[in-house]
Amino acid sequence: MLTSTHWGVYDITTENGAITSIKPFERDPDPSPIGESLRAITGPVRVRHPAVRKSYLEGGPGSTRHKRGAEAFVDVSWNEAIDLVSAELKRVTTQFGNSAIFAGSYGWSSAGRFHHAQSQVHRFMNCLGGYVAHLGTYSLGAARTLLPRILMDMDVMRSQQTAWVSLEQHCELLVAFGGVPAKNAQVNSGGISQHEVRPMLKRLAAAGVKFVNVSPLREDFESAPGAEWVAVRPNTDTAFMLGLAHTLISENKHDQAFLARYCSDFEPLRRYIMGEADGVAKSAAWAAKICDVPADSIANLARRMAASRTMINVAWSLQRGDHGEQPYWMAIALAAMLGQIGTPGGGFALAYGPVGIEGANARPFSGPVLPQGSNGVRTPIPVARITDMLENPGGTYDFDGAVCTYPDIRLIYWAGGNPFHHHQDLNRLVRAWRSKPETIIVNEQYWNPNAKFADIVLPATTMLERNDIGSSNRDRHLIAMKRALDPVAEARNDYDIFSALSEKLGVKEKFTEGRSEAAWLRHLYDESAQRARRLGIELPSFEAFWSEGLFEVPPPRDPPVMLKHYRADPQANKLPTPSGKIEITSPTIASFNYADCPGHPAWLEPAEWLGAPLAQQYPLHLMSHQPATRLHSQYDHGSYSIAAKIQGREAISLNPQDANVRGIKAGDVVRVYNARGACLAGVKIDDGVRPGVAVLPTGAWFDPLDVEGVAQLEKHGNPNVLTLDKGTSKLTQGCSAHSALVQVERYAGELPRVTAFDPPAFAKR
Ligand SMILES: Nc1nc2c(c(=O)[nH]1)N[C@H]1C(S)=C(S)[C@@H](COP(=O)(O)OP(=O)(O)OC[C@H]3O[C@@H](n4cnc5c(=O)[nH]c(N)nc54)[C@H](O)[C@@H]3O)O[C@H]1N2
Ligand SMILES: Nc1nc2c(c(=O)[nH]1)N[C@H]1C(S)=C(S)[C@@H](COP(=O)(O)OP(=O)(O)OC[C@H]3O[C@@H](n4cnc5c(=O)[nH]c(N)nc54)[C@H](O)[C@@H]3O)O[C@H]1N2
Ligand SMILES: [Mo]
Repeated sequence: MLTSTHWGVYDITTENGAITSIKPFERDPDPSPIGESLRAITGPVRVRHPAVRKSYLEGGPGSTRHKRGAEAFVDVSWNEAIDLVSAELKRVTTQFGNSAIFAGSYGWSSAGRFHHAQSQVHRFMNCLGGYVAHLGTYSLGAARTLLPRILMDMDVMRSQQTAWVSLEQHCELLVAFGGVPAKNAQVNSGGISQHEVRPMLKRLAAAGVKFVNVSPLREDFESAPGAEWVAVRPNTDTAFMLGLAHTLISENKHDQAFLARYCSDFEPLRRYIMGEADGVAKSAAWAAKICDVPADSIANLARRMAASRTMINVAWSLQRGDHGEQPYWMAIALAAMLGQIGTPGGGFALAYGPVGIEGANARPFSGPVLPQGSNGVRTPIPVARITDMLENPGGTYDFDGAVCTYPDIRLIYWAGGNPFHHHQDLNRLVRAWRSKPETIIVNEQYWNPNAKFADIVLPATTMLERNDIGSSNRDRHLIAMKRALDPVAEARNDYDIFSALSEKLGVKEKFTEGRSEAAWLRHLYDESAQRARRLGIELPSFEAFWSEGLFEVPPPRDPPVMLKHYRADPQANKLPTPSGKIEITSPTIASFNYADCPGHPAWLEPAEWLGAPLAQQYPLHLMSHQPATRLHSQYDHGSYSIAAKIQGREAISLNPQDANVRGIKAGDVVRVYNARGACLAGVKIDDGVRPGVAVLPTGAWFDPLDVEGVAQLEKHGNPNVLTLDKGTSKLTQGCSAHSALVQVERYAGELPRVTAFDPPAFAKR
């Protein structure tokens, strides 16, 4: 039976309620080993019954909030749970209105288009009149708001990303900021049936493409044969790019005709780069001091870029740091200066690597989509401002030219995301969680911190326990995901949970439209068939698709080349910006008068980086990048993730130099700390990590040593107890996860036991 996950398609066999084999999809040239971890689906960490935090059950909404995450649960029946949740939703909407409910519920959920938990909870809440939603993503917080102002919508841009096959034929030099990490290309939101990035990089190398990895980590581009490594200081890429730009202008290597015809308005940036605006020339020598890279390497790279068909790649990570708008804006400006935007194999990509689909030779077609309805509440928050929102009801903040007001939240409903994975400064989030909302409800599959910190936990099924359709924009297959297991214990589909709640609340017809799971799958498939037809794709009947088990989407006639049509005729194919051109200067952004995001790209020091005074005290830049062995926090309890832990804790990678001066050896456990928090991690020594950088991937389940309700040491290696919870700028309010300084010391004390994968204590009422 095929199933689709965000990291690949697998053929699963089961017997008597147990998984007997997990085979990668036969059409996948480079399958991900994360699939092995699906065996955890039937394991002991599942939420087996509806459960309510003990003193919440006894005292009702708002009682003993400070005990969240540190108290026993009581198992209850589904009837009691549905009564409790529906009554509480009714109380809050009646007393405070729907704007008192936060159900933004950010998170990747599982693959499968109908049982997509985030869509299900949004649809349900919309049937009740709406909820406070989130805007944007953690992934692309800065880019999603910035790009429409200077270029075009991020998703429209991504769907025309130049294909690898075009690079194979035309590209000579691929300069990648943050590399093209193979660990990340395992994954794609919604699914990925064929992993092509590593095989394609080999083909590019065979075709003679040269690779440059501008990154604090060598591994980021190690799957590109022969890649050169420029070990830049984290968060200084904008300065690096300015140094490249200064060299181009000084040597008259910038394409002035391209800039004049396709861009508006280069002159203010030129003056800034040359120092005519502020007296500081942004030369290669100037950049060298900031980036800690020799000035020659910067200047020589600029010359090579001008002399070659060059593709500039910028990992999403660069915009997930303080002032993350700047590297993206500057990379576009730099590509414009090279004049190769719209040519096959040249220009820029945002980005190859973060997810495996980028660079696919495919047409934009996204398969079935569950309609979410319309939201009656119009006060969404930028996704990463959740703690700010909880701390400041009624408070104001700047966002994309507007002044917005935070709602007053009484109830939180989460399904398909894990804030104790994704949010920064978790100790601060815990304080807000334990003081503000009166009720927190989650649908969860596992007893992870998201469940443990809730008041009411409703057990949800996994993809193996339900029928669904797997598909993702630009992926080459639609997958018939057939149920392979009965629901584990009392788990229910999110759809069935919300159907039961909507019945109690009098909106069942609106939520279900009278459809069963089977009827929904057919309906959503038929709707997508109509959309496919408009793109010239003919889907088979639902019966034929379901019995065949998959459908292969035919590739386009010509591989995509980004902005090809704009290059061919900029008048007929104007960009959706005020000038119709690439906005190297944005009068709109300038008019907002934000000191943290001026009207053209600029070097702005991040709040925390190795050049900051704080680096005296916390001398290591923390890189909390995406984990190689799982998807975020998903399947951290799976065998593949667990096998990579050191003394049961997440591995932190240090340069030998940084380890030696601290007397730290491979395999040690260290305490990683700053003023916001501390965690334990197991040590890996790696000379592919730039000195001054500590790499601790995200996703270890938050496991605080709880002393009288005050979270102290995190035992398992979750980097978000250390990260900075600050908007990237007033323009976009993206998350700044990649800007954090820490110190590391050998942990000499007795090691506390990791309890991340223990279910909570259970009590009788
Ligand atoms: N420090 C730092 N922090 C980061 C980042 C970083 O680079 N550094 N990256 C950020 C980014 S880009 C992202 S996208 C976020 C990711 O953050 P999330 O998307 O929130 O992380 P996941 O672990 O995927 O959370 C999904 C949750 O949904 C649950 N789930 C899965 N399927 C279902 C289902 O069918 N039903 C229900 N009810 N639940 C389900 C899982 O058990 C899990 O708890 O993290 C962000 N956080
Ligand atoms: N296996 C796996 N793959 C994933 C995910 C996962 O959880 N697991 N999550 C997916 C998600 S949600 C997203 S949004 C994407 C994210 O994709 P990215 O945001 O690109 O991913 P990261 O792993 O955070 O960063 C990529 C690399 O950039 C480098 N880097 C970080 N900061 C800087 C910097 O300031 N300058 C330079 N030059 N380099 C820097 C780091 O060395 C890091 O390894 O990944 C996706 N892919
Ligand atoms: Mo993401």
